[in-house]
Amino acid sequence: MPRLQGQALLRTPSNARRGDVLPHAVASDDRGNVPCVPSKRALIIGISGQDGSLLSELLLSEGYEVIGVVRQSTSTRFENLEPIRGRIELHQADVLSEVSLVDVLSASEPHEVYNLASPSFVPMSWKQPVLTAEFAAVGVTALLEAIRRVDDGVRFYQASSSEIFGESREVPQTEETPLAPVTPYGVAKAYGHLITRSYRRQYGLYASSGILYNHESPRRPLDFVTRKISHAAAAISLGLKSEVLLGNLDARRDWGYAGDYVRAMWLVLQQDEADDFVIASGQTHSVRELAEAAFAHVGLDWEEHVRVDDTLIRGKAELHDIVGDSSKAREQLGWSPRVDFDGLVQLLVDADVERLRSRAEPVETLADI
Ligand code: GDR
Repeated sequence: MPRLQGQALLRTPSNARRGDVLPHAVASDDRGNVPCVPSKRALIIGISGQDGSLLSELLLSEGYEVIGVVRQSTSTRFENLEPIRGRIELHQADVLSEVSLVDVLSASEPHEVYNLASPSFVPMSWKQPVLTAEFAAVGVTALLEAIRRVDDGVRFYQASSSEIFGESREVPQTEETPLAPVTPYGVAKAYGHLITRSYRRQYGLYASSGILYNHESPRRPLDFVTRKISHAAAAISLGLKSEVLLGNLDARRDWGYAGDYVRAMWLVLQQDEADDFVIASGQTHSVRELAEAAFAHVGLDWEEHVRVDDTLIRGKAELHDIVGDSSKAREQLGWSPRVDFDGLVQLLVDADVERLRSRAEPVETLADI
């Protein structure tokens, strides 16, 4: 079985500069004696989250050298990065410190930079509106400025979000739909989206945005409704808990599988021209449908186990009619999702059943989730 080389062999020759055309990666044989030179270096800001870790795996499989930026100490145990820990390099930097970004860009000389560093749980942005703006908005400017100073030939990807459309008058949304965010998170992300465009226009930077709709995987934290439901269905089916509290069951979202969406991120940076792309499934489902499908997958009736907790209902901050038209991505990137809604729900529930079985988590730890 061919395998990719470990980190030591993944280093690029010391005289290789960003912009050099390097040979494509070659997989080694079982004895590991074929040298492997990566074709490109990618710097992922916010590598330890769901998207950062999945994108790293994809880029490694494409022969990239992957360098990640984390805010915490690089010796922290990042669970999502465990499978690839020996194959990536981690640096500590902060998007609020342009100096630290200049340092990491100068040291790593990446061809591509993916900015995934941002708070992601939308309700939290009401509790931490300033922090949210600092990271999701101002941090993008710091990064663009750092790129301009170190190497304006770098390709930059900004993680934009469907939250920027907010109370949209256009359904479905495209790249041309006017922004109408309603949450501090959405407003901050709108700034990040617009400043990326602005630097592209003013300085000619290769700066692109992927406007991603909800994308999920077993690496989603339990705060998000997909994992909250899949984890509850799995735990209840194993007799570890008996019910789950949810908010608005009628809320609808355009959900997809994160593995498909990180592939779109990569494709966005492989285009000749920088641009913005909506990445979405184009279909919405309600939270009720999600619960029904997840519980049915483990042979349970959702109505016997789901209770509504009014404190979880978002009220005026709830988004309606958020559904993406990803025709441009489908035509120009050749992208389309491989996992549909049912496949996604099954994948999430199966992963939680497996995880709970293997860890045998005690009942007490599950009661509050
Ligand atoms: P969202 O994701 O806010 O769309 O942002 P989330 O999973 O939190 O909510 C989706 C929908 O489910 C409804 N809902 C609940 N949500 C949570 N979290 N918990 C509940 O108990 C619950 N009950 C009902 C919500 O009201 C909402 O309508 C995600 C994040 O990944 C963002 O970072 C990203 O930018 C957008 O998707 C696109």
